[in-house]
Amino acid sequence: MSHSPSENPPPPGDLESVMTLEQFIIDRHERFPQATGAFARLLRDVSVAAKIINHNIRRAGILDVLGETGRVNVQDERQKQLDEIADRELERALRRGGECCLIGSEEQPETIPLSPDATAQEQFAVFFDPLDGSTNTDVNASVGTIFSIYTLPEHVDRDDSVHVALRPGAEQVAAGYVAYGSSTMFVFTTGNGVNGFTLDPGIGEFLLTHPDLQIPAARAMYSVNEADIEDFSPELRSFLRWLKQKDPQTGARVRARYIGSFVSDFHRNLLTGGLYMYPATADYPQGKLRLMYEANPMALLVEQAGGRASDGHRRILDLQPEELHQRTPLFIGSAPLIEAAEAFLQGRGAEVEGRG
Ligand code: P6P
Repeated sequence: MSHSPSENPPPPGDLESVMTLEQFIIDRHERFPQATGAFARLLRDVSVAAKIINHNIRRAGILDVLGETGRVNVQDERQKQLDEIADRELERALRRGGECCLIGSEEQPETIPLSPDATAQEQFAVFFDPLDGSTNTDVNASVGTIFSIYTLPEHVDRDDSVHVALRPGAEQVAAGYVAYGSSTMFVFTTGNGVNGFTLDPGIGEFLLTHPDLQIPAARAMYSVNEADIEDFSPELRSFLRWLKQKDPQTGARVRARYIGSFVSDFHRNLLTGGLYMYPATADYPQGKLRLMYEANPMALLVEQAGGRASDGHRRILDLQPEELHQRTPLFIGSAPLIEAAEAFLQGRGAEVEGRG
């Protein structure tokens, strides 16, 4: 006697109804009807790099790739071996794929022009932080990869491509991150919502597990390095005091979570509600996070998930980049909390205090 599928749902873990990342991109690539699947192939290339990076991270101690390279990168930060591996694998995957004509990496001083396939119908530029939070690798804590994708006008003068590419984050055509945590997740947007995929190492595929993510408007978690509190403005300290008050109705209190990896803090806050802040400090008077390949991609994601991202005064996605590695103060997460932070930082905290 045959049963309809609904009467016999597949057992847990059965992969009958899974959606792979590749199938999802093909199904949803209506965003690029003019492309001949070029964007789908570009995202595939990024996901291949993510799998290779994940493979190295998960076995770093065994492969003896923990620790530093002995070199300092353009950020004047001591480079980890895994920083170099992640940077190399992303560049290799994008070169192999032939869809990308320009890359900009946290680990490279300048942008790198690539030679896309002559038949390429779209000219894509990809900016990335290959391994965010890499100081965590030696202590087995979470890290991530962040990427930002722009299209470029056809036949861009290669000498001018970097200036053509340095555009406000609102012009990104896609953005995403890979979170190498207790599981490995690939989360991205093409401007049509945010979707999360979990890597099944057994079959080497990213499978759709978190469709249509929306950030809760909850004051659940906040992420900031309060060791810098002496550097914070009186307005920011007032905001933090407000943030830590018990909820007058529920008595609930916000929790502090700061992992040392923006991707990991961002991903958790995306699921629970809350905000991440890296304001201007004495060591980082412009803020620490980089606009092109950290703040912008995450700002596109959080807005697509119903949240907000600000430098304290302006929308991150509206900022006009001037150079590849420029930094920005960053307040990103649930919309009501970012609006409250802006009110305090702009001297309008009394408006928020009154609302509790
Ligand atoms: P601090 C990692 O270097 C990073 O850019 C973010 O991922 C992280 O949140 C932050 O810096 C940590 O910086 O100054 O608090 O150690």
